[in-house]
Amino acid sequence: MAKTIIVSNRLPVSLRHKNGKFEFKPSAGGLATGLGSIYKEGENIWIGWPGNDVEDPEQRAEIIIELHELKMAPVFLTKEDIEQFYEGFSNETLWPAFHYFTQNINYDENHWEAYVRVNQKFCDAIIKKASPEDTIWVHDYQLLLLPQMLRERLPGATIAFFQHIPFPSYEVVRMLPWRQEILSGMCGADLIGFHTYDDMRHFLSAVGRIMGLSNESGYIQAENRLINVDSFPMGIDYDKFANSAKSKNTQRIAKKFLGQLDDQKLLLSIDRLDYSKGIPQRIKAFDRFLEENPEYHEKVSMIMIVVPSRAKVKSYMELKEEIDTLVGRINSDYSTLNWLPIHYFYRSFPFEELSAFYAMSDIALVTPLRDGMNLVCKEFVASKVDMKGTLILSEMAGASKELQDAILVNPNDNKGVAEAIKYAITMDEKEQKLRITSMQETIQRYDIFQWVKVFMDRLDHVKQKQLDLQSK
Ligand code: GDG
Repeated sequence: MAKTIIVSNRLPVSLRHKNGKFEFKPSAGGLATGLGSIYKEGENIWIGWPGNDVEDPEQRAEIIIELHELKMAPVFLTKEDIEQFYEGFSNETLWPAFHYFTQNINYDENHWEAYVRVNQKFCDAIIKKASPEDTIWVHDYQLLLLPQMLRERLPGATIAFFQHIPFPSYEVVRMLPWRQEILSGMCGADLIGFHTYDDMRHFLSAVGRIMGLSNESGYIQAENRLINVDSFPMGIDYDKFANSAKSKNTQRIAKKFLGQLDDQKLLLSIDRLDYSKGIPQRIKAFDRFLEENPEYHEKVSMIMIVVPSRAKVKSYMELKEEIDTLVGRINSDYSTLNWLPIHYFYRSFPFEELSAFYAMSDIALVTPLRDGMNLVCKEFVASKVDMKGTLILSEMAGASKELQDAILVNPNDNKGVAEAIKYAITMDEKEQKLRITSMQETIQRYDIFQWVKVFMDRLDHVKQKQLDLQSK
């Protein structure tokens, strides 16, 4: 019987070394939850890197057996693969290019070769498990070449691809010396999905101009196959966040956290450390708000969580320094014995505490300079079970296309963001409720399970359309 294979760079578990042994820590991320309904069924399986390097063949064999029990199969990466394919080409070339940070792009041929080599490694691992009639769903920018590599080996398979980060304008794509190979790689899929209509449009335009392939309403007629390209905005596990916000445990944690902050308006900022998230710009806008509105001193504070990420890359270390300096300056300029303007945490929190932060904050300040979707803003809205709270959201986040009832801002507009903070703080409860209700309806309807279903239904439809065309 045909099965479905999910493929992503990282498996939904992380391998940790502990006292010479290893253990698996499950990922509670949205994607893992949503796709759980697929890979845990029947013969289905998830293939990816377990997130640590393992050289010892005996340990590898043990890991294969343990992962098999979890319905997963590993692709082992060497230290060199991790440096050149993951930290190199994926995170120093594709990541900046696709987020419009063209000055950060590293053009390194060795990294490109590693990218080809590792995509091939993934292909080989999949071929060992796949049958010609299987469905293979490949995820994200680390594996752009994989759909075409798979197509060459399994011409009849159903292959889908989803990109979680933005797809930039043709003007950026053309800067990459490997643009032709990258687009051809993606076009090995039958269905190619993005978060937004704009990402889809950029992709179609790049395919048209670089590969000379035109499209009709998102359908590309390739040499011998019809390819569909469309937008599928990803959702969250809505009930998980709403139920957690209502739970006694979360309320207890929120009460404990609130402590002396009880009489303050709280702004929440949560991101992985990344230059695409606009963290310094956000802090500067808060600084301006404090400077222009002294009547709010001691009445408003920001909780800022920065989750450590890519800590070995120079530009990330510099960003961390910049944030530390900015926070230090603002706190030393304004704080009093009773008030700290920015509560800054450089670490991640367990889910229950994250949920408490969402539930207890009045305003979420989500202002990335670019973001494929951004799930934090959706999680915040789902957690507002008392219908009080305001979302300030960047126009540059994919989520802004759906969440039109947020206060939308341009993250580069220092004055505009400072004004939005004031507007959010003074918003009456009636307006808060109207906006939250409308956004909750959208997020609840298009949750992660619906996203998976819509995508898979479309894939079936495309395959049927291909068959209809062949039989004509
Ligand atoms: C890509 C795209 C796109 C954050 N801090 C903590 C914590 N988190 C969780 C949040 C949220 C996730 O991390 C971050 O969500 P993003 O949307 O920023 O997504 P990424 O996974 O980084 O990245 C992005 C996404 O893919 C999905 O397609 O939206 O645009 O870049 O779920 O809750 N979780 C816990 N503690 C923390 O401190 N437990």
